[in-house]
Amino acid sequence: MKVLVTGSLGFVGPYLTSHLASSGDEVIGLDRAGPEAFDITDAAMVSEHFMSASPEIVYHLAALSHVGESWSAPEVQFRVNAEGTLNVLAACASLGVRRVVVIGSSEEYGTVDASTQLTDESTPLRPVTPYGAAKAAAEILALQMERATDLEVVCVRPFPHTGPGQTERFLVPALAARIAQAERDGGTEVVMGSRHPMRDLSDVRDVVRAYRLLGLRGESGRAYNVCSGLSTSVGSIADMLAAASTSEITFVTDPALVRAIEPPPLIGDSQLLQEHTGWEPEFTLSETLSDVLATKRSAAL
Ligand code: A2R
Repeated sequence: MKVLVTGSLGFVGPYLTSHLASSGDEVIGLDRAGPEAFDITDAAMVSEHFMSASPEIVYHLAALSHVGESWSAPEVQFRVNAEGTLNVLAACASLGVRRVVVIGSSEEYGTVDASTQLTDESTPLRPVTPYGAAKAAAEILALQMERATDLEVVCVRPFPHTGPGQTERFLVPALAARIAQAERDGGTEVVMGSRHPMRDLSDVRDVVRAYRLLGLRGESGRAYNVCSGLSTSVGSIADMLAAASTSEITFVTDPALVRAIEPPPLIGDSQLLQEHTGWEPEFTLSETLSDVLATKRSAAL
């Protein structure tokens, strides 16, 4: 099947394109960092690229993906993540693309009731960050388009995910890089922020399998969580990384790395995804963390 991936050169994009290709799909990747000019905020440009590619399914990943950075320019966030998605949807609908898989975020949920143990797809969207609001807007636009046209639309709300290749702006690669540095220097102390926040963390390789399965079997007009359903503290994540280290690592709290306000824990329920697609995660968290640490060791060679 001919498929197109937007945002193909980011962190997740290369994992998805290689998974799709190894599953037998003919894959076209587009990204603003690529050799051809491609910007999802330019409707005509999106349409032109999609027309010449004529894919059957589009996986729409291109976005500004850093939540913290979304505060500094909410209008740019909205232009890329919401309006850019509208341009992708409009091109798909007018060019006869059969289906689009729109990658949103668990940040769309925002504030959930403290009594909620596992957040499922029926939980109201009450985003707190500009990123979450723009992703929620994109999802509403996508589902509106699904109702109003023949385009099949599957929306996805991935919870945090990591793996080799993620930038050090994120928790796991940042900690792994510091541990790898300590191993090289013969040091033992590694700085970190608060140990208390809880995370629902998946492996990017499991996440891209979910995206493909949703492209094939997801029900059009629905949103699906992609998550581990497991709650792990940042302290436990750090301890698992330390356990994979060749050095005796001790963590030291750096107040500069402790966030002033930590959002309440958000742990997802992946039952709908599992029921509709048969998806199961394949990587344990400790495998994922060991793999990230291994790439941080080899990155310095
Ligand atoms: O921001 P850059 O220069 O790293 O490029 C990113 C690209 N991108 C765009 N492509 C076309 N037109 C645009 N206006 C535009 N703005 C950004 O999308 C990058 O190469 C890619 C997104 O990759 P990452 O930032 O590494 O995100 P990641 O972790 O791969 O997440 C994939 C999706 C995103 O929709 C996230 O919001 C969601 O999963 O969590």
